[in-house]
Amino acid sequence: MDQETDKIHTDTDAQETQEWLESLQAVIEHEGTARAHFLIEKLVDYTRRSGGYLPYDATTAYINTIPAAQGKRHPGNTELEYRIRSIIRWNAMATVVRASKRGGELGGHIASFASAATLYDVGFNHFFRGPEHPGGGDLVYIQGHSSPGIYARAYLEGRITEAQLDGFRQESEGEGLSSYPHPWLMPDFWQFPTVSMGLGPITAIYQARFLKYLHDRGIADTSERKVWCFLGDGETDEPESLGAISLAGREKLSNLIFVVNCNLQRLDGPVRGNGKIIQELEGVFRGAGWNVLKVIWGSYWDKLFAKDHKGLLRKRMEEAVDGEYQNYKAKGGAYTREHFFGKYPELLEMVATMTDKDIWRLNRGGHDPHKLYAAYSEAMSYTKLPTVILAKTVKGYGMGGAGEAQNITHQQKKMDTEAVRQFRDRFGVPIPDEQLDEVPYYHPGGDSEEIRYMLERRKALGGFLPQRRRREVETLEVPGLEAFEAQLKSTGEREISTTMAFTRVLTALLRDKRIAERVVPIVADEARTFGMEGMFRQLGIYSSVGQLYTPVDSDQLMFYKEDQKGQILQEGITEAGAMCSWIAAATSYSTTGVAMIPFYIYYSMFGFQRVGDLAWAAGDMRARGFLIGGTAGRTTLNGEGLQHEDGNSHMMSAMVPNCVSYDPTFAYELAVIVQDGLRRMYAEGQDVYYYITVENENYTHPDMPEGAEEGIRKGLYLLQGGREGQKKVQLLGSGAILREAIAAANILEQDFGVAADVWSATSFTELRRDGVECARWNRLNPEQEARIPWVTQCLRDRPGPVVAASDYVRAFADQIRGFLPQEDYIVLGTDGFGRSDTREKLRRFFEVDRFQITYASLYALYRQGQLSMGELLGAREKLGIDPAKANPALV
Ligand SMILES: Cc1ncc(C[n+]2csc(CCOP(=O)(O)OP(=O)(O)O)c2C)c(N)n1
Ligand SMILES: [Mg+2]
Repeated sequence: MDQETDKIHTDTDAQETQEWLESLQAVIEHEGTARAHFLIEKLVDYTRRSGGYLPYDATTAYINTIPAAQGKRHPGNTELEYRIRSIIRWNAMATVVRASKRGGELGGHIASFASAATLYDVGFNHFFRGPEHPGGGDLVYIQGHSSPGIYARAYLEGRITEAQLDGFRQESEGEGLSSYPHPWLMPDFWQFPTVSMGLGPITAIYQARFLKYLHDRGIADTSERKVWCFLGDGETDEPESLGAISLAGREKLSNLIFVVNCNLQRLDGPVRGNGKIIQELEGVFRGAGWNVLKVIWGSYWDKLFAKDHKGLLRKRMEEAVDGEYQNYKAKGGAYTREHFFGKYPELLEMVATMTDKDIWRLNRGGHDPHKLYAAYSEAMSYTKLPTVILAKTVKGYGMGGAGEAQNITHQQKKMDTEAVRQFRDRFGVPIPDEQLDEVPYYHPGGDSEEIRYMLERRKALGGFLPQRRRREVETLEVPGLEAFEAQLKSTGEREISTTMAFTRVLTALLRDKRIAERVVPIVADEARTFGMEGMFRQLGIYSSVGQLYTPVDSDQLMFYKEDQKGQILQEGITEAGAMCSWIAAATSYSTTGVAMIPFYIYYSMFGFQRVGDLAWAAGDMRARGFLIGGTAGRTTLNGEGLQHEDGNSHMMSAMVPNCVSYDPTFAYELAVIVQDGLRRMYAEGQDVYYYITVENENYTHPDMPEGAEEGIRKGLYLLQGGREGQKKVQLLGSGAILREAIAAANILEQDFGVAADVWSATSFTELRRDGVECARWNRLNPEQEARIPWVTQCLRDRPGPVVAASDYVRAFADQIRGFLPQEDYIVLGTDGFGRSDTREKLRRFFEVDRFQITYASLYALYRQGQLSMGELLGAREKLGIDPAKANPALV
C-alpha cells in the first residue's frame, strides 16, 4: 500500500501527464469546467470500478467557489447600502464605547460585529424574510457577540431608542439591552440564545429538521422557510457546532444555511495559525454531505486572478497559512507586498503598479457585498443539501490600530478619540470633530434616503428581524384530570413502575382528539428501556423518506415503523440532538405559531448532567414542554452502577429558574402533575417547562387520596396520618424512597410504639421556591400580613421531629430546612458515587432505607428527650445499624 501511495505523489511519466493535461485544458476551453469536472469524476469512477483505491480529497483550491464571471448580480443600491452599513458600524461601535465610558466593568465587543457587518447587511437587505412574509418567514440565529450591530440596525429602523442603546448591558432597571441574544430578557426581540458557543449551530440544525417534521406531518406549511445560522470560526471547535452536521447532510436539510464568519481569530489569537480554517471546514462539511460555498476573496482580487495564467497567485494563496493572513491585515499593504507577493518575483511584478494602499484594499470575500450576494442567492435556491458559507473576513475590521486583526481585538471595548476619528474617517460618518469625544450615535433621520431604503427592503421581505412572537400565541384546550381517570385509581394487586404509569399518561394524551397530534414523543435510542416500543408501530418514527426497507421485525405486531408522517422523533444516541429537537418543538408556539407538546424521555443521568447548558438555554428561550428523566434514583436504578445511577439531576433542574421539577411516587401524582403542566404551559401560556423523574421499580399504586391535588402540585401532601400519640414523628419521602418511609412508619409503630404521619414530597424544589418567595415578601413587607409557605402550613400543627429521605443527594430535601416550624429536621440522601447492587443493599449502603429512616426518627426523639440513650442504642442494634460504617459519600 505504501508503495502505491508513493506512486500517487510521483510523476513517473511526465510526457504522458502533459498529454492528459492538454486534453483537459482543451475541454475547459471549449466546454467549461463543469464538463471537465464530469469527465474527471467519470475517470475516477472508472478507476474505482477497476479495483483502484482512490480516497477522495474533500477540499478545493483556496479560492471562491463561485467564479467571478458566474453568480447572481447584486440588485441593490450598493452605494447606499455601504452608507447604511457604515452608519450601523458606527452606532455598534458607539454603543460599546459609550457603555465602557460609563461603567468600566460592563464590557462589550466591537471586533466580532466589525468583521461580520457585511454578512448581516446583505442578509437583512436581500434575503432574511420576516414574520409577515407569506411563506412564514426565516429563523435567523445571530452570533452572540455581534449583538451591538443588530441593535444598531434596529435603532435606525426605529425599533430601539437612543436611551435603550445607552442602556446596553444595564438591564436591571428594565429598559436596557441584553449583552447577547436572550429571549428571556428581550422577549419581543431575540429568538435564539447563541452566545454559549456551539449551542446556536446545533439548535439551528434540529430547528431546520423540526420545520420539515411539521411540514411532513401536515401541521404547518414550512416549505418556504429557511434557518440561517451565523457562527464564529473559533466556535466551530465546540463539539456541538460540528457534532450534528452529518444529520443535516443525511436529512438533506436544504432549508438550512450556515454562515461561518471566518475572521481567522478567536478570543486569544488565531483559530488555525498554522493551517487554514476555511479549508479544514470545507473538508469537514463536504464530508458530512453539505453544499460548501467559500467566499474568500473580494472583487478587487478579480483583476489579479485574471492575470494569474500560471496559477502562481493561487499557489501562493494556498501556501500562506492563517497566521500570515492575519499579519497582512494587521500590518498593511507594504508588508503584504513584501511577505505575500514578494515570495515570487512574478507576483511582485503582478502588483508592481499598485500602491501599498491598493494592496491594502484588496478585500476579503466576507466584506464584499457582491460576492456575498452571489453566495447567499446560491444557498437560497439550492434545493438539495444544506449549505455552509465560509466567508473570510477581518476581525476588528475598521478598528485600525485599536484592534484590526490584532490578537487583543476580541475584548477591545475602548477606543480613544484618535481611534474613533480614524474609524469615522474610514467609514465617512458625518460626526463633527468636536463631538468625537462623546462618540454620539448617528441617525440620518426618518426621511433620509438611507432609512427609507432600509424600511422598504424590510417591508418587501416581510417585516423586521429579529422579532419574537410572544403575544397572541396559540393556546390549546387541554384535557382535564378526568382524561387520566385510570391513573387516579389504584392498580390493585398489579405492580407497575412510574415509567409505565407515564406511558399510560402519554397514551391517554394520544387518545385525546384535542391535542393528540401536537404531542411529540422524543427518544435517544432508549424507547425499549422505558417500555415504549409499542409506540413505534402505533405512531410511527418520523423519517423524511419514509421506510425504504422491510423492517426485520415486520411480522410482529409492534414492528419498527419509519414513516414520513411518523410522530416519534427517534434521534439515535445523541442526548444533545434529542434535547435540541425538544427545544425546537417546545418553542414552536413562538417560532411557527403552533403549540407542540414535546415529551423527551431519557436516562435521567444523561439529561441535565450531560446537556445542562442546553437545558439552561431552553429556560432562556421560554421553552414549553416535558422532560422525563427515566430510570431515575441513585438506588432505584440498581444494577447499572456509578455512571447511570442518578442522585443529582434534581439539584441541577432546580438551578433553571423556570424549570418546574417533580419526583413523584404514584401514578395519580404523575397524572396530576402532567395535567397541571398542560394547563400552565398550553392553556395559560406560562413560560415554564417541566422536569419529571420516573423510575423502574414496580409496586402497587393506591387510589388518589381525597383532596390531594393541591398538595401534589405544590410539592407536599399528607399521604397517611398516624394516630395521635405521645411520641410522634413526621416522615417525608419522594420517588421510590417514599415507600421506605411508609415501611418505616410501620416499624416505628409496631416495634417502637412511635406514631408517624407520612407525607409525599412530590417536589422539594417547588416547596423551596415557594418558601423563598414568601420569606422575601415578608422581609420587604413587614407591615403586611405575613405569607406562610406551603410547607410551613402543612407541618406547623404537626407534632414531632421531621425526617426526610429521597433517592437524591441530601441537598435536595435539605432545600426546605429554613421553612419548617420544627427545629429537628434530619435529611437522608444518596450523596456519593453510585455502584451496582440490589435495591435493598444499595438503600442500606446509602442509608436511605426503612431502617435508617426509623433510626433517624428515634434519634430525633432522643434529642428531644423523648427516648433514653439506652433505648436508642437498643434500637440501633435491633435495626442492624453499624455505627462504624464508612460514610457512603466518601467511599
Ligand atoms: C461555551 C463557551 N465557551 C467560551 C466562551 C467565551 N468566548 C466568547 S467569544 C469567544 C471567541 C469567539 O471566537 P469566534 O467563534 O471565532 O467568534 P468571532 O468573535 O471571532 O467572530 C470565546 C472563547 C463562550 N461564549 N461560550
Ligand atoms: Mg473568529
